[in-house]
Formats: sequence, C-alpha cells, structure tokens
Amino acid sequence: GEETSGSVPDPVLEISLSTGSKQQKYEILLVDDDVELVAFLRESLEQQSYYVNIAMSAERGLKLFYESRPDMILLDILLPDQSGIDVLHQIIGKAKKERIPIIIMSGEHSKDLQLYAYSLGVMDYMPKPVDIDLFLVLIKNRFELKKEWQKSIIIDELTGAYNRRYFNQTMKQLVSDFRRTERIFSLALLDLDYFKQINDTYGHLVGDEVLQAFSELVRSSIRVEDTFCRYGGEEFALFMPNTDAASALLVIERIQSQFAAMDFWAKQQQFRVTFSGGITEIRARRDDPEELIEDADQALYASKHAGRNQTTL
Ligand code: GH3
Ligand code: MG
Ligand code: MG
Ligand code: MG
Repeated sequence: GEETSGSVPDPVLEISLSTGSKQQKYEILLVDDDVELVAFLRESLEQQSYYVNIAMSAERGLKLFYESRPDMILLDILLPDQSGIDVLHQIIGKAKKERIPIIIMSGEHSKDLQLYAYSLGVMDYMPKPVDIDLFLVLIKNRFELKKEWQKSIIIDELTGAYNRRYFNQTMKQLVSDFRRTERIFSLALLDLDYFKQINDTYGHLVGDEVLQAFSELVRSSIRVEDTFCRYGGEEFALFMPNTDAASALLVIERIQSQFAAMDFWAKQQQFRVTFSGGITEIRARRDDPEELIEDADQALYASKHAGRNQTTL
C-alpha cells in the first residue's frame, strides 16, 4: 500500500479538518513596521479572538508566510527592507491558490497603486490612518466568505454529508492516528438497495429526496466524532473512531431498522427503501486505506448477496 504520512498535505483540508465542530481561531499575519499601529491592531484583533502573528519587515513577513499558515495577511506598502508590492509579487500565487485574503494597508492612496494591487489579486485596500471599526468589519466579512468556501469544498450539496475529498482526508488522518497511537476505528460502507428501481419508478427527484432523508437519519443517529460521507452515487461511508466492528454493527443495525420503517410517498403510492452495510475495523496488519475499503466493500457485497437490508462484518 501507499505510505500516507510522507505525502503532501492539502492545506485547505487541513484547515477544515482542524476546525471540526469547534470555533475556528483564525490566524492573521500582520506585516507592518509602524510600532504603534502594530500594537494597536494586535490588541484590537486579539479582542476579536483572532490569533495575530507580527512581522516588522518584508523579510520576516515572507518567512512567517511560508512557515506558519496564516488565514489572512494585512500588508503595509512602505517597509524598511522591500516594498509591500515586492512582497505581494512573491506571495500572491500561493495566497490565491489557498484562498488567503490579502489586505493592503497604506498611507499611499494613489489610484495607480490601488489599481495595481487589485489587479494582482489583492482583496481589499485599507487607507491609513486605519479606521478600526471599518477594518474589523471588513476582516470579519472576508473570514465569513472563507468559511463558506471551506465548507463548500468538503460538503456534498445534495445530502449535506461530507464529500469524497473529505472522506480521503479523514481516512488518511485516522490511519495515521492509528499507526501512531493504536487508536482503532471502524469503517462502514452503506449502499441503498435497488436504488435504480426507485429512480425508474418514481423519478430522479424522488430518488434525491430518499438520499436526503437517508443522510438526515444517519447524521442524527451518530456521534459528533463520527464522520459521515457520501462516497459516491447512492453509496455512503461512516467512520467511527474508538469503535470496534461489533459496536459499529449495533449502530448500523439500529439505523437500518429505522430507515426500513420510514414511509415515503410518491405518485400516490407509499413505498419503503432499505440499505445494505459492510463494516471493517482497522487492524495492525490490515491498515492501508485501500485494504480497509476493500474489506468493507467485500462485507457490503456479502450483505447484498445474502438478500440486502442487512450488515456484514
Ligand atoms: P443494489 O441493491 O445492488 O445496490 O442495486 P442499485 O439499483 O441500488 O445499484 P445500481 O448501482 O445498479 O444503481 C445505483 C443507482 O443510483 C443508479 C444511479 O442512477 C443512482 N444514483 C446515483 N446517484 C444519484 C443521485 O444523486 N440521485 C439519484 N436520484 N440517483 C442517483
Ligand atoms: Mg510602513
Ligand atoms: Mg445500491
Ligand atoms: Mg452502489
């Protein structure tokens, strides 16, 4: 199998993963050489619960930009060693790629300079002297957009479940946790039964509603530490940390009987839907992502083969 710990991390997902259900503390990189302004901004920003990293030169700013992982950059233009514009040229590519907003702060208000900064991809231009009320609102709005974007890249739109991208990242994380600390987890694959028939009989929109109802039921039945993902089409995956396969089975079987009892209505007909499950638990000699998926998939196949609406270990 593939070694996961040596691979390149996905910065966007690492941020999303680290937030979890907790309140995210954003890190702001402040690059400015004005001692008084820096002290004032730091205090104001920390009061809003932002974490502030300070650089008083371009060189230090660049170093911190590459070493830490700021969620936003506040950048002065007149710096002692290089111009903020030079800094901008060096960081704009990565900042755009990782959606790190850059806000220029400057006492230089010329239209040309502003145009140039905006054309490079700077988000906002804050004139000095800084009006702190305006500045704080602007920063807050930028972070709200960022949060929405972060969510949008890991959530499946139809079902609200985490998407395949997040599935992969969660798998990686849990596997590396296991290898480090022996913390086990179970993986369940859940696949709706005869779903093609539902679509064919009642139409795709009704099929979509079934997927939504199923997802809602699962999400309301699991713990906060569990991660529910849409693996693809009408197939879903559930990660259950600190849970062995036998305990995971109880969880899935409870959901299975609740789902099978749900009444759906379409075309003046009542109908019911079931799903099948396959569960596997991570073990020392079976701890590659591909192996885990393979095992859960085989168990799922056994459930299908044995008549569906059941779960196999
Ligand atoms: P089995 O019990 O063996 O799993 O049979 P099945 O019909 O559920 O499996 P199959 O793989 O043959 O069909 C899956 C169907 O799920 C086909 C596809 O059109 C449908 N599907 C996948 N994604 C969506 C979706 O987002 N919305 C709707 N309505 N249908 C979807
Ligand atoms: Mg300056
Ligand atoms: Mg199916
Ligand atoms: Mg399927």
